[in-house]
Amino acid sequence: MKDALQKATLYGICDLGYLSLDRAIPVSRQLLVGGAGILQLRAKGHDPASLLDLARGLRVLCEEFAVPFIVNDHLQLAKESQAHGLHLGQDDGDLEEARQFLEPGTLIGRSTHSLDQAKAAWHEGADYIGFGPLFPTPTKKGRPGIGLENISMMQREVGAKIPAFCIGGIKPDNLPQVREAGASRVVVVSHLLQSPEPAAETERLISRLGLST
Ligand code: TZP
Ligand code: MG
Repeated sequence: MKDALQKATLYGICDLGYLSLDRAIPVSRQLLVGGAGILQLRAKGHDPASLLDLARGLRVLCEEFAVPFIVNDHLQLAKESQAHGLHLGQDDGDLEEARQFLEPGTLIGRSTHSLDQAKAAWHEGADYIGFGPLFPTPTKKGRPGIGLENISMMQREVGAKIPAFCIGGIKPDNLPQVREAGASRVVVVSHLLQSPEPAAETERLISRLGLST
């Protein structure tokens, strides 16, 4: 799935903060139909053991589209669902330890909130990074926006080596700014999950950026 990761420009998230369990798979399918090149299960506050069926279902769905399926936070769930990847925040532990526990070839992503953290993630062997939140966002409450100033430097120093996805408060109205600041890959959560037409909206965002999957 490393090749598929390289091609991904829009990263979709099945976030149970926005989706009820019964909508998780159908809406995720819409994101993939619209061209999302990678998909994450994010389920803050849920017992990971209760998510195994959903995670397996999402993994099968992603395989239909040849897109990597990533589990946020939960190492055991990633392993048991045979996810293609695991996503870890700054406080979610050591990347190398996770790598040793997971099947060889499992992708590992790291959230970063500054240029220094982005460089550190590359040095510790992350397969990709998230960079943000660019703007304050209700999806990640209490975290300030880091702005757009460091995107181009981050792109040069990290994004040229591993995929770097800008994240946080990205919507159609600020997308041109984000793009102009140097972003070439983005994560969009609430805007897509709250859209009445997630597939069409995903496609629209990708084409508006001039990004292709
Ligand atoms: N990490 C940094 S910002 C963010 C995460 C998970 C949430 C992004 O969601 P949205 O709704 O696209 O702002
Ligand atoms: Mg986390």
